Amino acid sequence: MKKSKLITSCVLGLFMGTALLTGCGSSSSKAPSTEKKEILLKAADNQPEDYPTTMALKEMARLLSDRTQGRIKMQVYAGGQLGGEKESIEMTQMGTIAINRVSTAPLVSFVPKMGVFSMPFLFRDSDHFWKVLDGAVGKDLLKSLETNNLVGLGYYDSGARSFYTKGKAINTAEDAKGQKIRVQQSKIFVDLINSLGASATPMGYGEVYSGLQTGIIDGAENNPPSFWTTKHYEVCKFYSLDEHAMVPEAIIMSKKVWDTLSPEDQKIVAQAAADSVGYEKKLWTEFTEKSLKELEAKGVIISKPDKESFRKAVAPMYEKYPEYKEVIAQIQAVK
Ligand code: GTR
Repeated sequence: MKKSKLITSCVLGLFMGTALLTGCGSSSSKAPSTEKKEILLKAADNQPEDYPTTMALKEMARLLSDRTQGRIKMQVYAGGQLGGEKESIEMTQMGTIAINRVSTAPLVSFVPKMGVFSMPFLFRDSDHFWKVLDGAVGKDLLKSLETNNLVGLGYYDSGARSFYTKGKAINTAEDAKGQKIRVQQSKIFVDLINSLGASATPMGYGEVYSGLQTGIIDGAENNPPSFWTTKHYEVCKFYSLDEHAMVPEAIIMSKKVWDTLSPEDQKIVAQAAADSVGYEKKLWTEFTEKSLKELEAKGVIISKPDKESFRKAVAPMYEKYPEYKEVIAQIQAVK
C-alpha cells in the first residue's frame, strides 16, 4: 500500500473510531489471512487529561499496547472532546466511540437497571461500595448493558456526591428548599433532589459553569475532584459533604466494536480494563485529598453536616422505585 493511502486509511479509522485497521502499520493487504489485525480503539472521557478516570484509561491503553506489541492501540479523547456524556453513550452504542468512561447516572436512560446506583445513601461506605460492585450485583448490572448494544468492562471509583452552592450552604435538608440545583441527565437524580424540596435542573456537565455564573442555577452536586477540576469553586464558595450518593463510574464498550474482536482480543481488552481499576482507585484517593486541600486554599467553606435530615427527606425515594426493591435488598445484604 502506498504511504499516502496508508495514512488516509489510518485517519479514516481514527475518525470512525471503531475501525479495525488492516492496512496500517505492519500488516499489509497482501498479508496472509492468519496475520492478526491491527486495531485502533477510540476512547472517550468527559473529565480532563489528569483526572483519575482519564489517567486510568490511558493506563489501559498502555497495557493493551504492551501486551500486543502495539497491535491494539487505544486513543483516549479527554475533556468531553467527543461530546456530552449522554450523546457519547449513544455514539458508543452506534460504534463511533469504542470505549467510554461514563457515570452510571446518565446510563439509566439506556439501561434502567443501572439506576439503582443513583439511589441516595445506598452504600454504607467505600468498602461496601466495592464489595457490591465486585460481587454478583455489580457483575449482573454490567452484563445488563448488553441488552443495549453496550458491553460493561468494569467500574471506577467516583467517591460520593455532595452539594456546593453560591449563596447558602446546604447543611440540612431544610437548607436545600427552593435552591435550583443542577443534576446529571438522570430522572432518578431529578427525583432525589426534588425530594429535598430543591428544584432540580438537569443539564450537561459542560454547561454547569455558565449556568452558575448566570444564575440559572444556585448550585450543583459532585465529588471533590469534579468540583475542583471544573473550577466551579470560583462561583460556589460552600461545599457541604452530605455525601448523598455514591455513583460509580463505568467503563463501557460498544457491542458493535466488541463483536468485531476475536475472542482472544476480547479477553485482552477485558483484562486491560480490569487491570486499570486498581490504578484508578489509588489515584482517586490521592486526587480527592488534593482537591479538598486546594478547594480550602481557594476559600471554599467545607462543612460535614449531619446526614440524618437528608436521609429522612429522601427516604420516600425508596417507595417511588419499587423496581429496585429486590436489588436494593441484595445490596444491603452484602456485608
Ligand atoms: C462526574 C463524572 C462525570 C459527569 C459529572 C456530572 O462525577 O465523572 O462523568 O457525570 O460527574 O455531574 O455530569
